Amino acid sequence: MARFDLEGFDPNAAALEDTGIFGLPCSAEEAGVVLLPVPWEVTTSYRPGTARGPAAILEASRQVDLYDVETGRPYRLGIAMVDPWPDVRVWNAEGRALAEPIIEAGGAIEGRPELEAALARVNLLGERLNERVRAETERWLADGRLVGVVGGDHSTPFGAIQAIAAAHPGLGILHIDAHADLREAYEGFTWSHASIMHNVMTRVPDVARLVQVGIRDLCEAEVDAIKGSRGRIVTFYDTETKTRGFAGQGWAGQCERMVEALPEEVYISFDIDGLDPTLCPNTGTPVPGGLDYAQAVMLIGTVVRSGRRIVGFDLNEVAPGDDEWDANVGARILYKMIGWALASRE
Ligand SMILES: [Mn+2]
Repeated sequence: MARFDLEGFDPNAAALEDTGIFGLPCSAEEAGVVLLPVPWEVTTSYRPGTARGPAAILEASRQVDLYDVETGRPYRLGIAMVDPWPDVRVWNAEGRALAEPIIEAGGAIEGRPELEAALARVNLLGERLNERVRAETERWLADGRLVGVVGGDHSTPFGAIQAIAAAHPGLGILHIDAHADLREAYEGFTWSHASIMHNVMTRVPDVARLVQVGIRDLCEAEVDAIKGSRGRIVTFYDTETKTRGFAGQGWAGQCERMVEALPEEVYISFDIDGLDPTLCPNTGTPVPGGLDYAQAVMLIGTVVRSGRRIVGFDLNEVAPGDDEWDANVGARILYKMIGWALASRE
């Protein structure tokens, strides 16, 4: 692997237009950190836009200052976002068109053979996407890179979680989200954004534990899934953490409790809607409440300060609006996850 050459690169200068993510003149071949963009939103049910997330984050990332007060110089190993794979764009467009009438029908499609055929096709396209993301993740992992997925909706990292869990059996997922994402085939879609953690927990046995933070919107079946998991799923509901906070319990101690529930190796799955919606006003399914930016950053840092290792991550459901705000926040969360993940490898 060619190494990113810092010679001649000025980390204090403004980013140039034609540079890569975070303004780095770094190719994927040279990068220690490889980001896989997945512009995909086939099953988003409320408000579209997250397929434009990776491009918006790439653009907004150029204004993130490269020095990080907590983690130092995350850029020094090189960070690159590969180009989106062309067929994923094609599959997304086809799948989205097929999914729309199914979403309109709320998934109630029995006796409508046309829609049943469309659903089967959408599920097949989801499998193809998962296979692609898994194969690409495996390829970069085998080369010693840290891999992160940038969605797209929350269904996008499934293949990456498969690959990273296979390389790190027994890992835990720290899942920051407004939603539990434990629905089985939401609206009939096997690979729904609302089903990612159901699919992970039922299909990826190498994941030992799921620790959820920020959760404030879920259905009864999801509560039953959490209760029936015998501790494999640990959920820190947003109202509970807020109530403890109002009663005087500090966030640092709460972060320690959350992190204690995780094994030694940790994958972070970060749905931007886990944050307060003022930080992600254009995301697909915003919910009042959630973490503020500093709380999220502290939680990520606590994972590493506890001695645990971050072995992979994703950021999803970032949707650009009329300005750069959502993507600006997303780019900064991304840089923090990269910084702490690299710090945990040292
Ligand atoms: Mn989610």
